[in-house]
Amino acid sequence: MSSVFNRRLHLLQTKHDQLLHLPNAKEEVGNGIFDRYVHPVLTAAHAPLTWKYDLNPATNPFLMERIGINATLNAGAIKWQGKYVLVARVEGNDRKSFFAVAESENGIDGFRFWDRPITLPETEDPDTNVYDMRLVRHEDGWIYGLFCTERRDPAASDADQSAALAKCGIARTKDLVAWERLPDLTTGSAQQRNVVLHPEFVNGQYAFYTRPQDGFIDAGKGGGIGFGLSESINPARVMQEVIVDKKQYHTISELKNGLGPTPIKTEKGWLHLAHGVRNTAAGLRYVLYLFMTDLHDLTKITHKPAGYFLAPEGKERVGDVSNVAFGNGWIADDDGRVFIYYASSDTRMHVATSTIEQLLDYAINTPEDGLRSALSVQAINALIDRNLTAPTPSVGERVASAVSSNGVTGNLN
Ligand code: M1P
Repeated sequence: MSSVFNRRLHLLQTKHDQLLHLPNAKEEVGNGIFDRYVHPVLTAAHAPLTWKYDLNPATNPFLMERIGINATLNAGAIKWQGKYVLVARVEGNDRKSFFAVAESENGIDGFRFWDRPITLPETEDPDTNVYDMRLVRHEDGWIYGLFCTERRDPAASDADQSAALAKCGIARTKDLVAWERLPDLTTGSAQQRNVVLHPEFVNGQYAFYTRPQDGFIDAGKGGGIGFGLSESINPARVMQEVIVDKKQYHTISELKNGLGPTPIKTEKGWLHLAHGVRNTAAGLRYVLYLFMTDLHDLTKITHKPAGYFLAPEGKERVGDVSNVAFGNGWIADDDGRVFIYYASSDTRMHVATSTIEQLLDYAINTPEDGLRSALSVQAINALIDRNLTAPTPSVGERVASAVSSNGVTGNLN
């Protein structure tokens, strides 16, 4: 074995091992709604060495990378056999995305990919690219993965090599290893992305959140997050879509929006995480927002705080597609904790932690968007008025209460 090979192998293994054992820690103070963490939870560098290197010195004397991994992003999430599991979108240097499972004992660090990526069966019309899986433990007993399947637009001319058709692909599994591919979802819309399956039957039917769109990038008159029912999952057909949350002028989702993970059921209604997109001189800006729908009428929004819930911050703002926060996976634990997994700038995965109690408080008590500057000022003034009359705790009371509660609310460590 050459000394080059040996030295590089030792360095690569040491670095990879250190990354996998890097402890994560909460960022200080936070906003009281959720806690961010210092390190991303899953990056391209987490990919096993066996995916990238030919580890035989005879055929790879320089220990060159043979297959590059570019990014890990937009992961679906699920609690599985007591572990926090992500099904990440892994993107290779060849720009193709695929899915791979990574698991952690505590949900905030120690994520480790399973030995092999998911082998996803194709339909008769092979996918060029698959991405952004939403995982749903459905009451029919299956775990479903809904994802975007992208193929070249057959109507595009030879000169146009970027026009694509986006559809919702559907696969299901009982063990996250063997996946059964079902036919792609059919809807009345030209294209679909960000489609999510509701975990419960609605009127005995499968319920889908959709995002109808006219073009591949442009949602066009598609208008927002839709909702529709299908009698069957194999094949699934949603022939009527109702827009639940429309895109709207001068909001964080004036260009388009899309649902993130499958909603969480609470006693006060369904909690939804979504992304909103607006255009700027610097390009598109993607942020996450939260809203609630009625327990019995999923098309009725009951609470929708103004603006964003989480926006890319600091280093998160830079990456392959900068200024993007995208979330399609969260885990609600039995003890009320919620792990929100989000990708920054289409490059790496992060976690933010909160609780059902905090998220409901945020959703219910944050003012809604008044859609005019004057109403934003009115909301601030109303808060100031309440603060002027509210009893403020003394310094002594504040110190005593901080000591007894060991810091800010929602401390999960
Ligand atoms: O690049 C940002 C995001 O763009 C798309 O989101 P949307 O469907 O709302 O346009 C998706 O391709 C997503 O994967 C990507 O993160």
